[in-house]
Amino acid sequence: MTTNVEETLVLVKPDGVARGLTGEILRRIEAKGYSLVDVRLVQADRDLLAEHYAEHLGKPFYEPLVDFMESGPIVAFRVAGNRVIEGFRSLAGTTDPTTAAPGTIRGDLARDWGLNVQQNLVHGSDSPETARRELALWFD
Ligand code: DAT
Ligand code: MG
Repeated sequence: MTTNVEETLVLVKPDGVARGLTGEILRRIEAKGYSLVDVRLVQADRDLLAEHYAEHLGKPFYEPLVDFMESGPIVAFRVAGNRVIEGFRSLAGTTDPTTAAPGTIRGDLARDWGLNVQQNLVHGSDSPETARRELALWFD
């Protein structure tokens, strides 16, 4: 066991907000024992999304992904806890919602709707460096 209190960025993507799943997603985060530190409702613009998804620029799914993320409000959570970065990624499940494990947010609540984009409900930072960068983008 290690002590490694961290903060991570969780986004409830436009599909999650539109489907009224913001509360259910926060319920799972809190039920796991993590703490909500800050929350914002954001209509993201392309500049913010370009910075957020800079690592994916040039990939075939980049444009549909940014269009989707711009399509409606997003709820941003700043969440704290010991090892919360990997812990939330585990709660979220794998990227493809069709095959994400049951019991996870994506596995229980999301699926492939046959659209040109993965509507997988949530984003979670994937490393301490990414979390710092992303929290500054969405909260500062
Ligand atoms: P994650 O959100 O699980 O960290 P990621 O960072 O690799 O996944 O990708 C960011 C988002 O881009 C992901 O949530 C959905 C979309 N995406 C990723 N890979 C994709 C693919 N092969 N086809 C379509 N969309 C994809
Ligand atoms: Mg990612």
